Amino acid sequence: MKAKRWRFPALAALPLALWIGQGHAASPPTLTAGEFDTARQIYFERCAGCHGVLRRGATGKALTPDITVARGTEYLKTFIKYGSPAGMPNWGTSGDLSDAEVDLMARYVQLEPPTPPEFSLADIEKSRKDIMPVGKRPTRKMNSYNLENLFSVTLRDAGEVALIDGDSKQIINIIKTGYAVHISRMSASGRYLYVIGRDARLNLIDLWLPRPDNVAEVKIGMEARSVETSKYKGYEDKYAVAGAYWPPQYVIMEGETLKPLKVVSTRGMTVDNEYHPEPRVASIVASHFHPEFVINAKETGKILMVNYADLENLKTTTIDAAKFLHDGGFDSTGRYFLVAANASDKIAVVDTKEDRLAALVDVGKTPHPGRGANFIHPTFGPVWATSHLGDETISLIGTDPEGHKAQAWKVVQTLKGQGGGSLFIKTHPKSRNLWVDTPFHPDNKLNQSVAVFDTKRLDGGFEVLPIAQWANLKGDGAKRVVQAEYNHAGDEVWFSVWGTKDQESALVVVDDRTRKLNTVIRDPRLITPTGKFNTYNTRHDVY
Ligand code: DHE
Repeated sequence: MKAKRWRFPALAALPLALWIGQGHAASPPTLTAGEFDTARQIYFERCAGCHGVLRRGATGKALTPDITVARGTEYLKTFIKYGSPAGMPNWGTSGDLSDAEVDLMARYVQLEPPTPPEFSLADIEKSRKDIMPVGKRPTRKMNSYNLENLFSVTLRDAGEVALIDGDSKQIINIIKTGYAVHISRMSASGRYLYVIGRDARLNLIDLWLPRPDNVAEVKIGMEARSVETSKYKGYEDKYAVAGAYWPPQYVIMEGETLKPLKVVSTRGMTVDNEYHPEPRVASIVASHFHPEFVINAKETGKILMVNYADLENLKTTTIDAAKFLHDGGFDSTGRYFLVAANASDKIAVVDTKEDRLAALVDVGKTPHPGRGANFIHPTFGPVWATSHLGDETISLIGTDPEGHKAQAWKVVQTLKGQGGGSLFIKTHPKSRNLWVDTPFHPDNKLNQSVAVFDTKRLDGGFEVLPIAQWANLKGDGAKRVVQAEYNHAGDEVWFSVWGTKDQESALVVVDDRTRKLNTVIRDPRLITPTGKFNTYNTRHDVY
Protein backbone atom coordinates (compact mmCIF):
# COMPACT_ATOMS: atom_id res chain seq x y z
CA MET A 1 0.00 0.00 0.00
CA LYS A 2 1.28 3.45 -0.87
CA ALA A 3 2.26 5.39 2.24
CA LYS A 4 0.31 8.60 2.71
CA ARG A 5 2.32 11.82 3.06
CA TRP A 6 1.99 13.71 6.28
CA ARG A 7 1.11 17.35 5.90
CA PHE A 8 3.81 20.07 6.18
CA PRO A 9 7.17 18.32 5.52
CA ALA A 10 7.84 20.31 2.31
CA LEU A 11 7.76 23.45 4.41
CA ALA A 12 10.21 22.12 6.89
CA ALA A 13 13.24 23.79 5.37
CA LEU A 14 11.72 27.20 5.96
CA PRO A 15 12.39 29.08 9.17
CA LEU A 16 9.85 28.11 11.80
CA ALA A 17 8.41 31.58 12.17
CA LEU A 18 7.51 31.65 8.48
CA TRP A 19 5.79 28.31 8.24
CA ILE A 20 3.71 28.46 11.37
CA GLY A 21 2.66 31.98 10.53
CA GLN A 22 3.77 33.76 13.66
CA GLY A 23 6.99 33.89 15.57
CA HIS A 24 7.88 33.17 19.18
CA ALA A 25 9.94 35.53 21.29
CA ALA A 26 13.03 33.26 21.32
CA SER A 27 14.43 32.48 17.91
CA PRO A 28 13.53 29.00 16.70
CA PRO A 29 15.92 26.67 14.86
CA THR A 30 15.60 25.61 11.22
CA LEU A 31 15.77 22.11 9.75
CA THR A 32 16.38 20.98 6.19
CA ALA A 33 13.66 18.83 4.60
CA GLY A 34 15.91 15.77 4.99
CA GLU A 35 16.54 16.49 8.67
CA PHE A 36 12.83 17.03 9.23
CA ASP A 37 11.95 13.63 7.72
CA THR A 38 14.60 11.86 9.82
CA ALA A 39 13.48 13.62 12.98
CA ARG A 40 9.82 12.91 12.28
CA GLN A 41 10.63 9.20 11.99
CA ILE A 42 12.68 9.19 15.22
CA TYR A 43 9.91 11.09 16.97
CA PHE A 44 7.38 8.49 15.82
CA GLU A 45 9.60 5.60 16.92
CA ARG A 46 10.82 6.96 20.25
CA CYS A 47 8.81 9.92 21.48
CA ALA A 48 5.22 10.00 20.17
CA GLY A 49 4.03 7.28 22.54
CA CYS A 50 4.64 9.40 25.63
CA HIS A 51 4.33 12.94 24.29
CA GLY A 52 1.57 12.41 21.66
CA VAL A 53 1.58 12.86 17.87
CA LEU A 54 0.37 16.44 18.31
CA ARG A 55 2.78 16.75 21.28
CA ARG A 56 0.14 17.87 23.74
CA GLY A 57 1.62 15.58 26.40
CA ALA A 58 0.33 12.58 28.37
CA THR A 59 2.81 10.18 29.99
CA GLY A 60 5.49 12.67 28.91
CA LYS A 61 5.31 16.45 29.11
CA ALA A 62 3.71 18.64 26.41
CA LEU A 63 6.27 19.57 23.73
CA THR A 64 4.48 22.26 21.77
CA PRO A 65 6.64 25.13 20.44
CA ASP A 66 5.22 27.64 22.92
CA ILE A 67 7.03 25.57 25.58
CA THR A 68 10.02 24.11 23.77
CA VAL A 69 11.28 27.27 22.02
CA ALA A 70 11.49 29.00 25.38
CA ARG A 71 13.47 26.05 26.81
CA GLY A 72 16.00 26.25 23.99
CA THR A 73 18.15 23.67 22.22
CA GLU A 74 20.82 23.16 24.91
CA TYR A 75 18.31 22.47 27.70
CA LEU A 76 16.36 20.05 25.52
CA LYS A 77 19.54 18.24 24.45
CA THR A 78 20.53 17.61 28.07
CA PHE A 79 17.11 16.22 28.89
CA ILE A 80 17.04 13.95 25.84
CA LYS A 81 20.59 12.72 26.36
CA TYR A 82 20.51 12.03 30.11
CA GLY A 83 16.80 11.46 30.82
CA SER A 84 15.31 12.01 34.27
CA PRO A 85 14.50 9.82 37.27
CA ALA A 86 10.84 10.69 36.65
CA GLY A 87 10.77 8.33 33.67
CA MET A 88 12.25 10.14 30.66
CA PRO A 89 14.67 7.57 29.20
CA ASN A 90 18.33 8.53 28.80
CA TRP A 91 18.23 8.27 25.01
CA GLY A 92 21.78 9.56 24.53
CA THR A 93 23.77 7.84 27.25
CA SER A 94 21.93 4.54 26.64
CA GLY A 95 23.30 4.52 23.07
CA ASP A 96 19.83 4.58 21.49
CA LEU A 97 20.43 8.02 19.92
CA SER A 98 23.77 9.49 18.78
CA ASP A 99 24.81 13.01 19.82
CA ALA A 100 23.84 14.24 16.34
CA GLU A 101 20.40 12.66 16.69
CA VAL A 102 19.95 14.17 20.17
CA ASP A 103 20.79 17.58 18.70
CA LEU A 104 18.38 17.01 15.79
CA MET A 105 15.52 16.03 18.11
CA ALA A 106 16.15 19.02 20.39
CA ARG A 107 15.70 21.26 17.35
CA TYR A 108 12.80 19.27 15.85
CA VAL A 109 10.59 19.53 18.93
CA GLN A 110 10.77 23.31 18.68
CA LEU A 111 8.91 23.14 15.34
CA GLU A 112 5.16 22.87 14.97
CA PRO A 113 4.16 19.13 14.87
CA PRO A 114 2.96 17.81 11.50
CA THR A 115 -0.52 16.22 11.38
CA PRO A 116 -0.63 12.67 9.96
CA PRO A 117 -3.50 11.61 7.63
CA GLU A 118 -6.71 9.85 8.68
CA PHE A 119 -7.24 6.10 8.09
CA SER A 120 -10.75 4.94 7.09
CA LEU A 121 -12.40 1.51 7.12
CA ALA A 122 -11.71 1.34 3.35
CA ASP A 123 -7.99 2.07 3.99
CA ILE A 124 -7.94 -0.67 6.61
CA GLU A 125 -9.62 -3.19 4.33
CA LYS A 126 -7.22 -2.30 1.48
CA SER A 127 -4.27 -3.13 3.73
CA ARG A 128 -5.62 -6.54 4.77
CA LYS A 129 -3.79 -9.71 3.75
CA ASP A 130 -5.49 -13.09 3.91
CA ILE A 131 -2.20 -14.97 4.10
CA MET A 132 -3.85 -18.33 4.75
CA PRO A 133 -7.64 -18.20 4.26
CA VAL A 134 -9.75 -19.87 6.96
CA GLY A 135 -10.68 -22.79 4.63
CA LYS A 136 -7.02 -23.69 4.14
CA ARG A 137 -6.14 -23.67 7.84
CA PRO A 138 -5.92 -26.90 9.85
CA THR A 139 -9.06 -28.23 11.53
CA ARG A 140 -7.07 -29.55 14.50
CA LYS A 141 -3.76 -28.83 16.21
CA MET A 142 -0.97 -30.00 13.88
CA ASN A 143 2.01 -29.78 16.24
CA SER A 144 3.07 -31.25 19.55
CA TYR A 145 3.83 -27.97 21.34
CA ASN A 146 2.33 -27.34 24.73
CA LEU A 147 0.14 -24.38 23.68
CA GLU A 148 -0.42 -23.51 27.34
CA ASN A 149 3.23 -22.62 27.84
CA LEU A 150 4.48 -20.71 24.82
CA PHE A 151 5.97 -17.22 25.11
CA SER A 152 5.43 -14.56 22.46
CA VAL A 153 8.45 -12.30 22.88
CA THR A 154 8.52 -8.81 21.36
CA LEU A 155 11.70 -8.22 19.35
CA ARG A 156 11.18 -4.50 19.45
CA ASP A 157 13.56 -3.05 16.89
CA ALA A 158 13.46 -6.06 14.55
CA GLY A 159 9.72 -5.84 13.83
CA GLU A 160 9.28 -9.47 14.87
CA VAL A 161 8.16 -11.71 17.68
CA ALA A 162 10.02 -14.81 18.82
CA LEU A 163 7.68 -17.66 19.64
CA ILE A 164 9.47 -19.66 22.33
CA ASP A 165 8.55 -23.05 23.77
CA GLY A 166 8.39 -22.42 27.52
CA ASP A 167 9.12 -26.07 28.31
CA SER A 168 12.24 -26.60 26.17
CA LYS A 169 13.24 -22.87 25.93
CA GLN A 170 13.76 -23.42 22.18
CA ILE A 171 12.74 -20.80 19.63
CA ILE A 172 9.87 -22.24 17.57
CA ASN A 173 9.71 -19.45 15.02
CA ILE A 174 10.72 -15.84 14.47
CA ILE A 175 7.64 -14.23 12.98
CA LYS A 176 7.56 -10.99 10.97
CA THR A 177 5.21 -8.44 12.48
CA GLY A 178 4.76 -4.68 12.60
CA TYR A 179 7.44 -2.24 13.73
CA ALA A 180 8.28 -2.31 17.47
CA VAL A 181 5.52 -4.69 18.46
CA HIS A 182 3.78 -3.55 21.55
CA ILE A 183 1.73 -6.38 22.95
CA SER A 184 0.55 -9.91 22.17
CA ARG A 185 -2.87 -11.15 23.24
CA MET A 186 -4.64 -14.51 22.91
CA SER A 187 -8.00 -15.59 21.51
CA ALA A 188 -10.43 -17.10 24.02
CA SER A 189 -9.92 -20.64 22.68
CA GLY A 190 -6.13 -20.41 22.90
CA ARG A 191 -5.66 -21.10 19.18
CA TYR A 192 -4.84 -17.62 17.86
CA LEU A 193 -2.21 -15.11 18.91
CA TYR A 194 -2.69 -11.43 18.01
CA VAL A 195 0.33 -9.14 17.79
CA ILE A 196 0.13 -5.36 17.31
CA GLY A 197 3.01 -3.15 16.14
CA ARG A 198 3.53 0.52 16.90
CA ASP A 199 2.95 1.11 13.17
CA ALA A 200 -0.60 -0.25 13.75
CA ARG A 201 0.05 -3.46 11.83
CA LEU A 202 -1.88 -6.32 13.41
CA ASN A 203 -0.75 -9.90 12.81
CA LEU A 204 -2.81 -13.02 13.42
CA ILE A 205 -0.75 -16.12 14.22
CA ASP A 206 -2.31 -19.59 14.10
CA LEU A 207 -0.82 -21.79 16.85
CA TRP A 208 -2.35 -24.93 15.29
CA LEU A 209 -0.07 -24.84 12.22
CA PRO A 210 2.76 -27.41 12.18
CA ARG A 211 5.01 -24.38 12.73
CA PRO A 212 2.90 -21.49 14.05
CA ASP A 213 3.01 -18.46 11.73
CA ASN A 214 1.03 -15.53 10.33
CA VAL A 215 -2.30 -16.33 8.70
CA ALA A 216 -3.66 -12.78 8.35
CA GLU A 217 -2.49 -9.20 8.64
CA VAL A 218 -4.06 -5.74 8.58
CA LYS A 219 -3.07 -2.14 9.29
CA ILE A 220 -5.63 -0.43 11.50
CA GLY A 221 -4.17 3.10 11.43
CA MET A 222 -0.76 4.81 11.55
CA GLU A 223 0.17 4.14 15.17
CA ALA A 224 -1.22 1.71 17.76
CA ARG A 225 -0.54 -0.06 21.05
CA SER A 226 -3.43 -2.36 21.96
CA VAL A 227 -5.38 -5.39 20.80
CA GLU A 228 -7.86 -7.72 22.50
CA THR A 229 -10.34 -10.44 21.56
CA SER A 230 -13.95 -11.23 22.47
CA LYS A 231 -13.97 -13.50 25.53
CA TYR A 232 -17.62 -13.56 26.59
CA LYS A 233 -19.43 -16.91 26.39
CA GLY A 234 -20.79 -17.48 22.90
CA TYR A 235 -18.37 -14.98 21.32
CA GLU A 236 -15.11 -16.89 21.79
CA ASP A 237 -12.70 -16.12 18.89
CA LYS A 238 -15.45 -14.14 17.09
CA TYR A 239 -14.09 -10.59 17.26
CA ALA A 240 -10.80 -8.78 17.66
CA VAL A 241 -10.51 -5.13 18.57
CA ALA A 242 -7.47 -2.92 18.14
CA GLY A 243 -6.91 0.59 19.45
CA ALA A 244 -5.01 3.24 17.50
CA TYR A 245 -2.97 6.15 18.80
CA TRP A 246 -3.32 7.75 15.37
CA PRO A 247 -5.90 8.33 14.11
CA PRO A 248 -7.52 8.22 17.54
CA GLN A 249 -9.96 5.37 16.94
CA TYR A 250 -10.69 1.72 17.62
CA VAL A 251 -11.50 -0.97 15.08
CA ILE A 252 -13.61 -4.09 15.59
CA MET A 253 -12.72 -6.94 13.25
CA GLU A 254 -13.64 -10.53 12.48
CA GLY A 255 -11.45 -12.58 14.80
CA GLU A 256 -10.32 -15.17 12.26
CA THR A 257 -9.77 -12.92 9.21
CA LEU A 258 -9.14 -9.42 10.65
CA LYS A 259 -11.78 -8.07 8.23
CA PRO A 260 -12.68 -4.62 9.64
CA LEU A 261 -16.34 -4.33 10.62
CA LYS A 262 -16.55 -1.08 12.54
CA VAL A 263 -14.30 1.94 13.10
CA VAL A 264 -15.15 4.35 15.91
CA SER A 265 -13.37 7.64 16.56
CA THR A 266 -12.55 8.57 20.15
CA ARG A 267 -12.24 12.33 19.50
CA GLY A 268 -14.34 14.44 21.83
CA MET A 269 -14.56 16.02 25.23
CA THR A 270 -12.29 15.23 28.15
CA VAL A 271 -13.58 14.53 31.66
CA ASP A 272 -12.94 18.25 32.22
CA ASN A 273 -15.29 19.05 29.32
CA GLU A 274 -12.66 20.37 26.95
CA TYR A 275 -12.36 19.16 23.34
CA HIS A 276 -9.34 16.97 22.61
CA PRO A 277 -8.31 16.19 19.02
CA GLU A 278 -6.11 13.19 19.90
CA PRO A 279 -7.61 10.91 22.58
CA ARG A 280 -5.41 7.89 21.90
CA VAL A 281 -6.65 4.40 22.60
CA ALA A 282 -4.57 2.88 25.39
CA SER A 283 -5.28 -0.48 27.04
CA ILE A 284 -8.22 -2.67 26.06
CA VAL A 285 -9.54 -5.68 27.97
CA ALA A 286 -12.46 -8.03 27.32
CA SER A 287 -15.20 -8.22 29.94
CA HIS A 288 -16.04 -11.63 31.44
CA PHE A 289 -19.50 -10.42 32.53
CA HIS A 290 -20.92 -8.93 29.31
CA PRO A 291 -20.15 -9.09 25.59
CA GLU A 292 -18.10 -5.93 25.99
CA PHE A 293 -14.69 -4.47 25.36
CA VAL A 294 -13.34 -2.08 27.97
CA ILE A 295 -11.57 0.59 25.92
CA ASN A 296 -9.50 3.32 27.56
CA ALA A 297 -9.26 6.70 25.81
CA LYS A 298 -6.09 8.20 27.21
CA GLU A 299 -6.41 11.97 26.88
CA THR A 300 -10.16 12.27 27.51
CA GLY A 301 -9.95 10.02 30.58
CA LYS A 302 -13.06 8.15 29.46
CA ILE A 303 -13.51 4.40 29.71
CA LEU A 304 -15.74 3.03 26.98
CA MET A 305 -17.65 -0.18 27.67
CA VAL A 306 -18.39 -1.15 24.07
CA ASN A 307 -21.02 -3.85 23.67
CA TYR A 308 -20.22 -6.03 20.64
CA ALA A 309 -23.49 -8.02 20.63
CA ASP A 310 -24.94 -5.77 17.91
CA LEU A 311 -22.36 -3.92 15.84
CA GLU A 312 -25.03 -2.18 13.73
CA ASN A 313 -26.57 -0.59 16.81
CA LEU A 314 -23.46 -0.20 18.89
CA LYS A 315 -24.19 0.47 22.54
CA THR A 316 -21.47 2.11 24.60
CA THR A 317 -21.46 3.00 28.27
CA THR A 318 -19.05 5.88 28.80
CA ILE A 319 -17.45 6.10 32.22
CA ASP A 320 -15.78 9.35 33.26
CA ALA A 321 -12.56 8.34 35.04
CA ALA A 322 -9.46 10.56 34.98
CA LYS A 323 -7.18 11.87 32.23
CA PHE A 324 -4.22 9.98 30.78
CA LEU A 325 -5.51 6.43 31.03
CA HIS A 326 -2.78 4.00 30.07
CA ASP A 327 -2.17 0.40 31.18
CA GLY A 328 -4.00 -1.86 33.62
CA GLY A 329 -5.37 -5.25 34.52
CA PHE A 330 -8.11 -7.13 36.34
CA ASP A 331 -8.32 -7.92 40.04
CA SER A 332 -8.03 -11.62 40.93
CA THR A 333 -11.79 -12.22 40.46
CA GLY A 334 -11.83 -10.76 36.94
CA ARG A 335 -14.69 -8.44 37.86
CA TYR A 336 -12.84 -5.17 38.51
CA PHE A 337 -10.50 -3.56 36.00
CA LEU A 338 -7.83 -1.27 37.48
CA VAL A 339 -6.22 1.16 35.06
CA ALA A 340 -3.55 3.81 35.57
CA ALA A 341 -4.51 7.39 34.79
CA ASN A 342 -0.78 7.92 34.76
CA ALA A 343 -0.17 11.66 34.57
CA SER A 344 -3.08 12.15 37.01
CA ASP A 345 -1.32 9.91 39.59
CA LYS A 346 -4.48 7.83 39.98
CA ILE A 347 -5.81 4.33 39.46
CA ALA A 348 -9.36 4.13 38.12
CA VAL A 349 -11.36 1.07 39.15
CA VAL A 350 -14.18 -0.10 36.89
CA ASP A 351 -16.80 -2.62 37.91
CA THR A 352 -17.24 -4.59 34.67
CA LYS A 353 -20.31 -6.38 36.06
CA GLU A 354 -22.28 -3.21 36.78
CA ASP A 355 -20.53 -1.01 34.20
CA ARG A 356 -19.72 1.81 36.56
CA LEU A 357 -16.76 3.53 38.14
CA ALA A 358 -16.09 1.86 41.50
CA ALA A 359 -13.37 4.30 42.61
CA LEU A 360 -10.56 6.68 41.71
CA VAL A 361 -7.59 5.94 43.94
CA ASP A 362 -4.70 8.36 44.51
CA VAL A 363 -1.36 6.57 44.24
CA GLY A 364 2.31 7.59 43.72
CA LYS A 365 3.80 9.58 40.84
CA THR A 366 2.91 8.26 37.35
CA PRO A 367 1.67 4.74 38.07
CA HIS A 368 2.71 2.15 35.47
CA PRO A 369 1.42 -1.31 36.42
CA GLY A 370 1.50 -3.21 33.10
CA ARG A 371 -1.33 -5.52 34.09
CA GLY A 372 -0.49 -5.15 37.80
CA ALA A 373 -0.05 -7.88 40.41
CA ASN A 374 -2.71 -9.63 42.54
CA PHE A 375 -1.93 -11.32 45.83
CA ILE A 376 -3.28 -11.84 49.33
CA HIS A 377 -1.92 -9.28 51.76
CA PRO A 378 -1.17 -10.85 55.18
CA THR A 379 -3.34 -8.23 56.94
CA PHE A 380 -5.63 -6.65 54.36
CA GLY A 381 -6.69 -9.55 52.16
CA PRO A 382 -6.76 -9.42 48.34
CA VAL A 383 -4.78 -6.51 46.87
CA TRP A 384 -3.68 -5.34 43.42
CA ALA A 385 -0.33 -3.57 43.13
CA THR A 386 1.21 -0.96 40.88
CA SER A 387 4.73 0.44 40.72
CA HIS A 388 5.51 3.91 39.35
CA LEU A 389 7.51 5.59 36.63
CA GLY A 390 7.83 8.77 38.66
CA ASP A 391 8.86 7.55 42.12
CA GLU A 392 10.15 4.50 43.99
CA THR A 393 6.86 3.58 45.64
CA ILE A 394 4.64 0.57 45.13
CA SER A 395 0.97 1.08 45.98
CA LEU A 396 -1.09 -1.86 47.23
CA ILE A 397 -4.85 -1.35 46.73
CA GLY A 398 -7.50 -3.43 48.50
CA THR A 399 -9.75 -5.22 45.97
CA ASP A 400 -12.26 -7.13 48.07
CA PRO A 401 -15.37 -4.99 48.73
CA GLU A 402 -17.26 -8.03 50.10
CA GLY A 403 -14.72 -9.53 52.53
CA HIS A 404 -12.59 -6.45 53.34
CA LYS A 405 -14.97 -3.54 52.87
CA ALA A 406 -12.96 -1.00 54.86
CA GLN A 407 -9.89 -1.56 52.67
CA ALA A 408 -11.62 -1.78 49.29
CA TRP A 409 -10.26 0.70 46.73
CA LYS A 410 -7.89 2.26 49.26
CA VAL A 411 -4.11 2.18 49.31
CA VAL A 412 -3.59 -0.20 52.23
CA GLN A 413 0.20 -0.11 52.15
CA THR A 414 2.95 1.72 50.27
CA LEU A 415 6.23 -0.10 49.78
CA LYS A 416 9.53 1.50 48.84
CA GLY A 417 11.30 -0.09 45.90
CA GLN A 418 14.69 0.57 44.28
CA GLY A 419 13.73 3.80 42.52
CA GLY A 420 11.57 5.48 39.89
CA GLY A 421 11.52 4.45 36.24
CA SER A 422 9.55 1.30 36.98
CA LEU A 423 7.35 -0.11 34.22
CA PHE A 424 6.14 -3.49 35.34
CA ILE A 425 5.24 -5.38 38.50
CA LYS A 426 4.36 -9.06 38.58
CA THR A 427 3.47 -12.05 40.73
CA HIS A 428 1.60 -15.32 40.24
CA PRO A 429 -1.15 -16.99 42.31
CA LYS A 430 1.28 -19.82 43.17
CA SER A 431 4.17 -17.51 44.11
CA ARG A 432 5.08 -15.40 47.12
CA ASN A 433 7.43 -13.18 45.10
CA LEU A 434 6.54 -9.69 43.92
CA TRP A 435 8.90 -8.51 41.15
CA VAL A 436 9.41 -4.81 40.43
CA ASP A 437 11.57 -3.68 37.49
CA THR A 438 13.15 -0.21 36.99
CA PRO A 439 14.22 -0.21 33.31
CA PHE A 440 13.78 3.55 32.82
CA HIS A 441 15.81 4.61 35.85
CA PRO A 442 18.92 6.47 34.56
CA ASP A 443 21.25 4.65 37.00
CA ASN A 444 22.57 1.47 35.35
CA LYS A 445 22.67 -0.34 38.68
CA LEU A 446 18.93 0.04 38.92
CA ASN A 447 17.95 -0.41 35.27
CA GLN A 448 20.04 -3.60 35.04
CA SER A 449 18.54 -5.34 38.08
CA VAL A 450 15.17 -6.18 39.59
CA ALA A 451 13.78 -5.88 43.13
CA VAL A 452 11.83 -8.76 44.63
CA PHE A 453 9.59 -8.62 47.72
CA ASP A 454 8.18 -11.50 49.74
CA THR A 455 4.39 -11.00 49.75
CA LYS A 456 4.13 -12.79 53.09
CA ARG A 457 6.78 -10.54 54.72
CA LEU A 458 6.30 -7.19 53.03
CA ASP A 459 7.96 -5.23 55.81
CA GLY A 460 11.15 -7.22 55.31
CA GLY A 461 12.24 -5.01 52.37
CA PHE A 462 13.40 -6.32 49.02
CA GLU A 463 16.22 -8.32 47.53
CA VAL A 464 17.99 -7.07 44.39
CA LEU A 465 18.82 -9.62 41.69
CA PRO A 466 21.52 -8.58 39.17
CA ILE A 467 19.68 -9.98 36.15
CA ALA A 468 21.80 -8.21 33.48
CA GLN A 469 24.99 -9.40 35.16
CA TRP A 470 23.66 -12.98 35.08
CA ALA A 471 23.04 -12.59 31.34
CA ASN A 472 26.75 -11.82 30.95
CA LEU A 473 26.35 -9.97 27.66
CA LYS A 474 29.09 -8.54 25.48
CA GLY A 475 29.17 -4.79 24.78
CA ASP A 476 28.74 -1.74 26.95
CA GLY A 477 25.39 -0.41 25.66
CA ALA A 478 22.07 -0.41 27.52
CA LYS A 479 21.03 -3.65 29.22
CA ARG A 480 17.65 -2.71 30.61
CA VAL A 481 15.99 -5.44 32.64
CA VAL A 482 12.31 -5.32 31.76
CA GLN A 483 9.00 -7.05 32.42
CA ALA A 484 8.76 -10.17 34.53
CA GLU A 485 6.50 -12.86 33.05
CA TYR A 486 5.67 -16.22 34.61
CA ASN A 487 5.46 -19.57 32.90
CA HIS A 488 2.20 -21.52 33.06
CA ALA A 489 3.19 -23.49 36.16
CA GLY A 490 4.11 -20.30 38.02
CA ASP A 491 7.49 -21.69 39.09
CA GLU A 492 9.73 -19.73 36.70
CA VAL A 493 9.89 -16.05 35.94
CA TRP A 494 11.34 -14.66 32.70
CA PHE A 495 13.06 -11.27 32.25
CA SER A 496 14.26 -9.48 29.13
CA VAL A 497 17.71 -7.97 29.12
CA TRP A 498 17.01 -5.33 26.50
CA GLY A 499 20.12 -4.15 24.70
CA THR A 500 20.41 -1.78 21.76
CA LYS A 501 19.74 -3.07 18.25
CA ASP A 502 23.39 -3.60 17.39
CA GLN A 503 24.34 -5.30 20.68
CA GLU A 504 23.58 -8.62 22.28
CA SER A 505 20.36 -9.09 24.29
CA ALA A 506 19.01 -12.13 26.16
CA LEU A 507 16.20 -13.60 28.21
CA VAL A 508 16.98 -14.60 31.77
CA VAL A 509 14.87 -17.30 33.42
CA VAL A 510 14.84 -17.31 37.23
CA ASP A 511 13.68 -20.11 39.51
CA ASP A 512 10.81 -18.52 41.40
CA ARG A 513 11.25 -20.48 44.63
CA THR A 514 15.02 -20.11 45.07
CA ARG A 515 15.36 -16.76 43.22
CA LYS A 516 18.44 -18.27 41.57
CA LEU A 517 19.35 -18.23 37.89
CA ASN A 518 17.72 -21.08 36.00
CA THR A 519 18.91 -20.39 32.46
CA VAL A 520 19.88 -17.66 29.99
CA ILE A 521 18.28 -17.86 26.55
CA ARG A 522 20.61 -16.29 24.02
CA ASP A 523 20.38 -16.31 20.27
CA PRO A 524 21.57 -13.77 17.68
CA ARG A 525 17.95 -13.54 16.51
CA LEU A 526 16.81 -12.22 19.91
CA ILE A 527 17.16 -8.56 18.94
CA THR A 528 15.92 -6.03 21.54
CA PRO A 529 13.50 -8.32 23.42
CA THR A 530 11.05 -6.43 25.64
CA GLY A 531 7.51 -7.73 26.40
CA LYS A 532 6.90 -11.45 26.91
CA PHE A 533 3.44 -12.96 26.87
CA ASN A 534 2.85 -16.44 28.21
CA THR A 535 -0.05 -17.96 26.27
CA TYR A 536 -1.91 -19.36 29.29
CA ASN A 537 -1.43 -16.38 31.62
CA THR A 538 -2.33 -13.88 28.89
CA ARG A 539 -5.42 -15.81 27.85
CA HIS A 540 -6.72 -16.22 31.40
CA ASP A 541 -5.61 -12.84 32.83
CA VAL A 542 -3.31 -14.49 35.37
CA TYR A 543 -1.08 -11.92 37.06
FE1 DHE B 1 4.11 0.09 26.47
C1 DHE B 1 1.68 -2.12 27.50
C2 DHE B 1 1.71 2.30 25.60
C3 DHE B 1 6.53 2.43 25.96
C4 DHE B 1 6.49 -2.31 26.65
N1 DHE B 1 2.07 0.10 26.60
C5 DHE B 1 1.25 -0.91 27.05
C6 DHE B 1 -0.12 -0.50 26.95
C7 DHE B 1 -0.11 0.75 26.39
C8 DHE B 1 1.26 1.13 26.16
C9 DHE B 1 -1.30 1.61 26.06
C10 DHE B 1 -1.34 -1.31 27.37
C11 DHE B 1 -1.81 -2.19 26.26
C12 DHE B 1 -2.96 -3.10 26.67
O1 DHE B 1 -2.89 -3.72 27.73
O2 DHE B 1 -3.93 -3.20 25.91
N2 DHE B 1 4.12 2.04 25.95
C13 DHE B 1 3.03 2.75 25.62
C14 DHE B 1 3.41 4.08 25.27
O3 DHE B 1 2.65 4.97 24.82
C15 DHE B 1 4.82 4.24 25.64
C16 DHE B 1 4.87 4.99 26.94
C17 DHE B 1 5.69 5.00 24.67
C18 DHE B 1 5.79 4.46 23.27
O4 DHE B 1 6.44 5.09 22.45
O5 DHE B 1 5.22 3.42 22.96
C19 DHE B 1 5.23 2.81 25.84
N3 DHE B 1 6.18 0.06 26.34
C20 DHE B 1 6.96 1.12 26.12
C21 DHE B 1 8.35 0.74 26.03
O6 DHE B 1 9.33 1.50 25.77
C22 DHE B 1 8.43 -0.70 26.35
C23 DHE B 1 9.12 -0.84 27.69
C24 DHE B 1 9.25 -1.53 25.39
C25 DHE B 1 8.67 -1.72 24.04
O7 DHE B 1 8.58 -2.86 23.62
O8 DHE B 1 8.32 -0.74 23.40
C26 DHE B 1 6.96 -1.05 26.44
N4 DHE B 1 4.08 -1.84 26.99
C27 DHE B 1 5.18 -2.67 26.97
C28 DHE B 1 4.76 -4.00 27.37
C29 DHE B 1 3.38 -3.94 27.64
C30 DHE B 1 2.98 -2.59 27.38
C31 DHE B 1 5.70 -5.19 27.52
C32 DHE B 1 2.47 -5.07 28.08
C33 DHE B 1 2.67 -5.39 29.50
C34 DHE B 1 1.78 -6.49 29.95
O9 DHE B 1 2.21 -7.22 30.86
O10 DHE B 1 0.65 -6.63 29.45
